[in-house]
Amino acid sequence: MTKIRKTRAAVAFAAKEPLKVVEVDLQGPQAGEVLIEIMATGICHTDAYTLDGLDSEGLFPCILGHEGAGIVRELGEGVTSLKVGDHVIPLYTPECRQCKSCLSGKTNLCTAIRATQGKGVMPDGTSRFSFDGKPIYHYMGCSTFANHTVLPEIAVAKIRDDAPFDKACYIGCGVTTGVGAVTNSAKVEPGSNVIVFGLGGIGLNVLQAARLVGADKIIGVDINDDKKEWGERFGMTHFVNPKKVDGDLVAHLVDLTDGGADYTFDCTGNTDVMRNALEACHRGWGVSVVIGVAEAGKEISTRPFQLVTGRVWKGSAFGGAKGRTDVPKIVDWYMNGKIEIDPMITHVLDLDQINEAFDLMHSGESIRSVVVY
Ligand code: NAD
Ligand code: AHE
Ligand code: ZN
Repeated sequence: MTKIRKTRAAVAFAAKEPLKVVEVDLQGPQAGEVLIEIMATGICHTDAYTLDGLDSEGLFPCILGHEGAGIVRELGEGVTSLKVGDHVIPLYTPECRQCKSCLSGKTNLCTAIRATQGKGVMPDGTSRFSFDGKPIYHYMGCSTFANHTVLPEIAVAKIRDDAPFDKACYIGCGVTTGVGAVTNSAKVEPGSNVIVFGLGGIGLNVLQAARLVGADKIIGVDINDDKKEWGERFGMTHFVNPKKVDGDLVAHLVDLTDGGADYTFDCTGNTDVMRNALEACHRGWGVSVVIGVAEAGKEISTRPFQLVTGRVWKGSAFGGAKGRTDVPKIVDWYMNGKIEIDPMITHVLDLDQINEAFDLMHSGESIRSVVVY
């Protein structure tokens, strides 16, 4: 029987209610698991979407958070790939290197523990967290809104020791998702024309990766004019606010890109925007990548003719990145100055202030808020 420890956590007791910071009980790591002290966590729009009751897999009470960085403090039996003291990033997309998906070489969507992860429990079907003797669900297999959490070894990326936790945590979701969508999922070529819909914590990373790979026109689309300056800071060459376009937005974008973009990215989660993103692609070859997560019950549609005439609709989860292999490389890219993170972290908060992070996101004031423990 492993030791039970107390740790501070921001618990989502019910949908649409503010998080409550309490001391929870955490059971130590079982075989194949590790206990991690979370040093910092970002707050992603997906946390807000689940808290708002829009996630078909949302379960309560739970401990949200999936964008963390920390230190391994305890090892469960049989753990070989990590040691106590390792600096790590928890992975909501694990990499077991043994399942059909990992072995296919065609996807990053490891299936080893996806079923239990979606049910808010560890691979043995139980939760490590409890409060007042009642279990609390894990979230996306990570639960980084707790100062300590437990993860399976296959869902932990070891990173270099000199990467600052308060920046590296963002690589646990937003940075990798945006950068990887460009480099892994779309494989944008130099000279391409790109349109990015939604210039938040994900969209700005799509912009900086488009710049990195040498895209030509990089158009940003957002309903918030404040995002113009932000976009320009990360490589955007043209800004479009749909509210200020006379007439049809798609026609305007097609015009701007001489027949349509080579690549478009939805970073809003809005299904109407996803349709516009597909239809703003160039006839014959344009590829539209859905990154945004749409609320339960929403569906996408377009005239099949859009696909018959060569546009391609695809999606990207965690930027197509294989967590244990690719995340340490993205940390290197940051540490070597190839990609930027610091300016995007607009707010640094204590755990007690975590509800403010959600307000800042909804008001459009923040790009990323980070809680430092
Ligand atoms: P965010 O709130 O930081 O940014 C969203 C941006 O979209 C804001 O700038 C907002 O003004 C803009 N926007 C909203 N409606 C718009 C519209 N109609 N037209 C144009 N712009 C609009 O959110 P984020 O953290 O960047 O996340 C973006 C989306 O990506 C969310 O749906 C999130 O759940 C999803 N996400 C997906 C993955 C993945 O692996 N696929 C990973 C992380 C986040
Ligand atoms: N639970 C949702 C799906 C949410 C979703 O698509 N999540 C993305 C990551 S968002 C990170 O901010 C993802 O990786 N999806 C792949 C997967 O296996 O969940 C629902 O619709 O049920
Ligand atoms: Zn996320």
